[in-house]
Amino acid sequence: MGRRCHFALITSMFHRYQGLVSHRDGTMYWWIEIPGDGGQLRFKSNTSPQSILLAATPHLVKDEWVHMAFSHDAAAKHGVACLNGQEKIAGSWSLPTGNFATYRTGIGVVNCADGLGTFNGALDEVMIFQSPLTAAEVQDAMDGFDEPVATQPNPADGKTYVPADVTLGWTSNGVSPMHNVYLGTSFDGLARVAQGLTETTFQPAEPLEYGTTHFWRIDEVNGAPDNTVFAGDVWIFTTEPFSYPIAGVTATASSYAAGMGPEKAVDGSGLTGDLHSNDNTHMCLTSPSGSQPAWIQFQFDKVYKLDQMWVWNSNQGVEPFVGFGVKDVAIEYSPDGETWRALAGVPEFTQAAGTNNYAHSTAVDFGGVEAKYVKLTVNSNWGMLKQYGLSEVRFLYVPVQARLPQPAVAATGVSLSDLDRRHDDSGDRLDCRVHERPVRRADHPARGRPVDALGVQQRQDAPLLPGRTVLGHAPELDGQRS
Ligand SMILES: [Ca+2]
Repeated sequence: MGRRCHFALITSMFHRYQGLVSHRDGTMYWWIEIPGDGGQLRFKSNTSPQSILLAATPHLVKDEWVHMAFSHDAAAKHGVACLNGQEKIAGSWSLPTGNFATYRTGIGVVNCADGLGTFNGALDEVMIFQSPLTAAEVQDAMDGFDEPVATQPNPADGKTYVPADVTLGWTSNGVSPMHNVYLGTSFDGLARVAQGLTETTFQPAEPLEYGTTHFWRIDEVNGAPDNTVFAGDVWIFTTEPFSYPIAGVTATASSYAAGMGPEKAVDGSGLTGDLHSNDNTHMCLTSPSGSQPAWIQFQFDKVYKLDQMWVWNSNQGVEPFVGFGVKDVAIEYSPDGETWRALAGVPEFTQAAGTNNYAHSTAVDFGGVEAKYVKLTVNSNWGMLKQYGLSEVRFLYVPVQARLPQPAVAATGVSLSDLDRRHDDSGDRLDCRVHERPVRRADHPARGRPVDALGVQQRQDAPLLPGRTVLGHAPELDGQRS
């Protein structure tokens, strides 16, 4: 069902009267109808003073959707009838005098008391506003109508590097007293994680998964009697990664072949979107005449709490035949270059295929040890020659101090802009967010929001003036009598 209102599809013109909306229980108060000869619009009251606003020229076509609006200014005793947003007739029109507050409002009928004047066709949506609309407001209503949903998500929609222990926040629609929270890791995988909240914040019981895009939604919930739920937009944010790459790593080696120094393993050479080339000049390789065992040592600008080391092994085109790639290696680490400890559980380094666009094929887990220096001593490679190569290594560290201050301050040494740039450069999965999201208009005036939902056809309601705002929808109604 669309968000447009007042749309009607008339499937038959052969009935004497067809009611669109009425406030009449036997005694006539006011109603909107299509009179007997069809194609006309009529806004009418029959109790003194009788008032009829009739667009006499046939305007309606069978089986064609139209938008109809009737507006009444009680103070000016003036009525306007619009068809598809265009004024068709305007003139004097008054509500009858008396008390009609107990009368029911009907949709798709002229008389709620006996069902007289059933509408033959379909009504997409019916709205009654509490004040007379201008022509511009009628056209605005035709274009669509905002539901009173939650807004201003925090974290902002699309935000990245959100702390895993985030507290979600939003702005209520100003009407609904309760809020339900839905959260998940896919657009279609939302699960309700909180219900009936009266506050506009929520912190998940457990920290969220690191480096993951999360989807969430707030439903605004009315209390009794209508208990209407206004399902909100789906928003997204991405949590910070568990660990971050260390920048500015320097390297030294036991030896190196010409043009293939150890710096080639830490300078990003040959990497495009985390995929390495098979160009020799983008890799390091020890000299055939160098001392043995071969080693390569890495140094950081300070001590880090190490999470992982990613390895792009030697990846020359001849690798499958020559096997320069490191295979068995011992790793030691040190916080000061003097006290060294051996890293346990070092895996065998996987051999590369020697082809372009090579993703790192080995990850060494450091388990959070603190180090400023890491040394690899090579025990064997994937071939027979005493030369050992690497394409690239990347060290990932776990932040141990506040790193996402709000507002950001330079003193932390980690700027958001740096993080964002690195994030973009890596082209990793966090930027791959493609999904459909409902689009809402945010500029619609708050006036005339529907706060009360009708059922299908008839219910008791307050009179139009001083009116309440009601929103209703009638499915196709079969004409059973004329
Ligand atoms: Ca490289």
